[in-house]
Amino acid sequence: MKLYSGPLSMFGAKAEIAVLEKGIDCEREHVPFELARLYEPKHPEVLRVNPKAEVPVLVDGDLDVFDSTQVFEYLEDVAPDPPLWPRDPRARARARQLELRSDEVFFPHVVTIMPQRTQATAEQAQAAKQAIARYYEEMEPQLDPGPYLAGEYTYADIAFFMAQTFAGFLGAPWGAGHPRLDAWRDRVASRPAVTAVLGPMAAYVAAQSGRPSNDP
Ligand SMILES: N[C@@H](CCC(=O)N[C@@H](CS)C(=O)NCC(=O)O)C(=O)O
Repeated sequence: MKLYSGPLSMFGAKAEIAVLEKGIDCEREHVPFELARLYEPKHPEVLRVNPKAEVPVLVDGDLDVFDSTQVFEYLEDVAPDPPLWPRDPRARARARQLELRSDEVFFPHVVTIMPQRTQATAEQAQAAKQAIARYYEEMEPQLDPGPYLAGEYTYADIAFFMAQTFAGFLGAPWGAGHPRLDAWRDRVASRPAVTAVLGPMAAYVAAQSGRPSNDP
């Protein structure tokens, strides 16, 4: 298997963490990325596999899979242990909803406050920050009783962990008064698969933040 991701790709990091959690033998390639040019020019494999021209892309022999959630589903099918979706259908549906909400409800607000990505007005950025804060308020009780968002550790935790990490990079953390979220983040961050992916990404962000904003 070969996974195409990016050094600062939230969705790619989801897939990278899942591959490591599953212990799958998989080569990883980071496609070219610079803050000024983003993903241009696109990697030929990304263009070949994904009509949306986005990472992550997974190639397994003659099978091509694009979209981080689709990668999760494939990994779960080929490597069911350790499970990263609950076995119970209702619990699994709930976990899938949480994963979808992180990608499609929460993260678009984070994209709105990305300086390289958005033409958002100050009002739109402010509204996005408020929506991010409201989402945190919804997730705090979601962790009761925990220890993870859907009870056991699932892809929903991987997705929201990465999404909230990017919100934090962009100055929209949840702040004080969220003890369950704090404990959950520590719990997820301490997983070796998460540390292995997040460490280099945080170092990349730190290196970039020392440069002028338009300098890749
Ligand atoms: N829904 C997709 C989203 C993938 C996505 O947005 N990938 C970004 C990087 S995090 C990308 O490749 N963007 C390419 C571009 O902006 O040109 C998924 O879950 O994989």
